[in-house]
Formats: sequence, C-alpha cells, structure tokens
Amino acid sequence: MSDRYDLIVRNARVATAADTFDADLGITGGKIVAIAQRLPAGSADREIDAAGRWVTPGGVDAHCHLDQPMVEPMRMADDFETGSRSAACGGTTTVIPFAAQVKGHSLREAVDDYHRRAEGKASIDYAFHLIVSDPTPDVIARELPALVGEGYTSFKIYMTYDDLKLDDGEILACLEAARGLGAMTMIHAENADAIAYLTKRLTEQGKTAPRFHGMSRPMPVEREATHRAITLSELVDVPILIVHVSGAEAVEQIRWARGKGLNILAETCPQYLFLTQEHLGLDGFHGAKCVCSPPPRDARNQQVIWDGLADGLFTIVSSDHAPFRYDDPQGKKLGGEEPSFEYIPNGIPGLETRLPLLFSEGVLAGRLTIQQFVALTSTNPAKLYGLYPRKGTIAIGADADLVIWDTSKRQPIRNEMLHHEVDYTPYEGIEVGAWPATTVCRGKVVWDGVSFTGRAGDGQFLACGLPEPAKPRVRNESWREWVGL
Ligand code: DUC
Ligand code: ZN
Ligand code: ZN
Repeated sequence: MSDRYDLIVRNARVATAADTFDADLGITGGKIVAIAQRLPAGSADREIDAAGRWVTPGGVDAHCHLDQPMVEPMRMADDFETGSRSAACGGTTTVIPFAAQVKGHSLREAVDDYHRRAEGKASIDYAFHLIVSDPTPDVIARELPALVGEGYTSFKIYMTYDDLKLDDGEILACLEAARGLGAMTMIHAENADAIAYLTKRLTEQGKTAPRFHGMSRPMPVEREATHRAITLSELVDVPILIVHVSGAEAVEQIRWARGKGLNILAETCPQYLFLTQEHLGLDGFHGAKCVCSPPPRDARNQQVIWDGLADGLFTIVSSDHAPFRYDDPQGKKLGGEEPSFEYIPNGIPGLETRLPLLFSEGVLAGRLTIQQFVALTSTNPAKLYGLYPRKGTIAIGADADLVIWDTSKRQPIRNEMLHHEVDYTPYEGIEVGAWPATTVCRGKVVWDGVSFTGRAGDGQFLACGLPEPAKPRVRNESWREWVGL
C-alpha cells in the first residue's frame, strides 16, 4: 500500500454490483490504490469525507448521442463538451455515443470525424459505438474487422428511419460479421413499413400533433421488430442487445427468447419508467419535448419495465440522450414551425438525470437493491462493452471513478439545475431523493455538488475490449449443420 495518496474518500458506504461495505478509498494517479477500514490521517493531498453517504462507481452511459451529424436543419444541442459536462454533474464518468456511418460513405470516415468532434472537448472518458447504415461487402469484410480490432467493438443497426434502416438480409450479414468478430450488435427494433403506413393514415386525417407520434409507433410495431431481431439472431447464433425496450410486449418476446436459451440482452431507459403517452399529449406543442422512439407507453408498461429491472431481464439502463432544443428551428420546432409529428426530431435529453431518477425511484423507493442499481448503470455496461474492470467497479487498480450520493433531501428536477444545452427537461417537476454530491473521474473532482469542476479535454478515449463470450448453447437443429451455422 502506498504511503501517500492524491485523494482519500473517507468513511464511504461503498456499493458495488456485488457487495456493500464501509471503507476509506485511497486514490493515486487516477486509480484506486487502497481500500481499507482506516487509512492514516494526513496521508493524502486532499480528503473528502463521505460519512453516511453511499459511494458507487461512476456511471457508464452506454447509449447516448452527442454532436451526431444530422440532416439539416436538425442539430443536436449537446456536443462532447456540454454533453460530458452534463453527464459528470449527474454522476456519469464514461459515455459511449455513436460514430454514425452515412450511407455511401465508409465507417472509417465516421470514426475519424467523430474523434475530431470529441478531441479536446470531453471532460469525462468516452468510447464509441459504430452505427452501420450501409453494410457493403467492404464494410463487412474489411472495415468492421479492422475497427473492432482497434477498440470499436460494438455497433448499432436500425430497423427503422429511412436514412439508417437495414433490411433483414443486411441485418443477417451484420450479425454474421459480429459473430465472427465477437462484437456486440445493438438493435433498434421498430417496423419501418408499419410506422410509414400508420403515419400516412394519421396525417391524411389531419392528425399531426405530437401526441400522434405515439399512435404511429404502437407497441405491436416494436413487438414485431423485436421478435424478428430475436429470430435473426437465433438463425446466426449470435448474441444481440435490444436497445431502448419500452414496454410489455417487447419484454414478452425477450422473456420467450430467454426461455428458449437464446442469448438476447436488453436495455431500457428512464423515459420508459417516468414518461407516458400522456406526456406526448401535453398542451399545445409541448408534447414534442417527449417525442422519442420507441415512444413512452403507459403506467402498466412502466410497471413491466420496473419488474424486468428487478428480476434481471434487463442488463443495462442507458439514457438514450438525444438532445434537441424545444424552442429552436434546429430542434423540436424544426424550421421555426410546429411541425407534424413525423418531422419532430426524435430524442430527449437524459444524461444528467439517468442516475438520480433510478437511484431515487429504484433504490430509495425499494424497487431495486443498490447492487442492482450499480450493476444496471455501471458494471454491466462496462462488462458488455469490454471496459471492465477498469470501469464499472470500485476495486484496487480500477479507475477512480466515483459518485458520492446526497440522499438527505427531496427536490424537484428543474431544467435550470442541469448542465446540458437543451432548453427543457422532460422530467421537469419530478421529485427525486438522490443527487450526486460529488463526482470523481479518474481521481479528479468533476462535480462538487454546486459547480462543474472538470475541464474540457481531460476525458480520455477508451478503446473497448470484446464483451465476455456468450456461453455456448446446446444446439441440435439439423439444419445448422447443412448451412454451416
Ligand atoms: N430514438 C433513437 O433511436 N435514437 C435517438 C433518439 C430516439 O428517440
Ligand atoms: Zn434507437
Ligand atoms: Zn439512441
């Protein structure tokens, strides 16, 4: 044990995904180097007393969108500087946004461009997922293997959105590549043709207000695509992660798949726990503030999501932070209008509120244990994307990424408390009983409970390892031998 530390966090009530214990944490060179009942007085340059407070690993937000290039005039409100600042103030110390391929262009161009956007701006650590929108033979055979080897080990594919969606054949090609490389495929599961059909019917009847967004993407649209994604994954025999699962019928498909022994992982987000279709129907155009896809459902579906968090169906909780300003011609009021729901940019801000909402209504309300909270928001995403044990835990040798929690008061969330560049939060007025008092990223205090104290450029790029390999299943279908899968 080293004699001197850069920082000691004293009297911590530490929670990891496995345990809770009381300890002093000694930090040197950005790493946790000592965990002891009592570290000597005067042995650190700086001390923080966490007496009576939970200390958890810094959050890993493994699904967020920052400064992602958009079709004009749409523009994301947060870049790496403002997004990472907001994340830090909400207890998140690692983000994994998306380097998105543009059809007709290479993945490499997307990655290079995204590094330029992050460089010198991020105040917390970051890795990249890829978005594959054009899986040409070159992308499959050459680009993906090279990029996975360089630490971009996960990619998202879409079953909807005209500029991103893949057909089933293209999805199968991507899954086969993921299988060969050991990469993780994230799937946005909504049926594009069904959405187009329902949207046309609604708009032809003049039903264009934000609340009709929900009716253009009802639960069966997500259920069908979820089932199809599961089936394609089963055929190729490769794990997938179904992202932003919104409600019961998608959960049923995933439970069914798990029951068959398939390796289907699932992610959900706070919007499916705290928002409903009623938020899309807020007065005037305000429902646009909650337009995201899949859309928020209802109280019964929220309960199913809570149940899935408690019983282990879900592996991770991410924000899907996709920041568009409300009163802005580049945001929800696209082109200075109040557009039909089909043109409202999809996405809501959530980087800073993800952990407080889940700590408050999950842990403090008794729905989740604190170990489950840590697993869902930090340890599991770190494991899934090959960042563990550097990230996602409190252990000797891990990065000193910590959140010290203030659970002494309840307060309503107000947008003016937050540090993003968005002019609203969909969670305005929701009371929470937990907020980070201090966030530490690699040994540096980046949020002190009052101010952001981090520095743009201090965040490091993280090359991801491969996720833990899936356990082999017993497969006795004879067709597999014939097709060589
Ligand atoms: N849906 C997505 O698929 N991505 C960004 C935001 C959203 O609502
Ligand atoms: Zn998505
Ligand atoms: Zn997303």
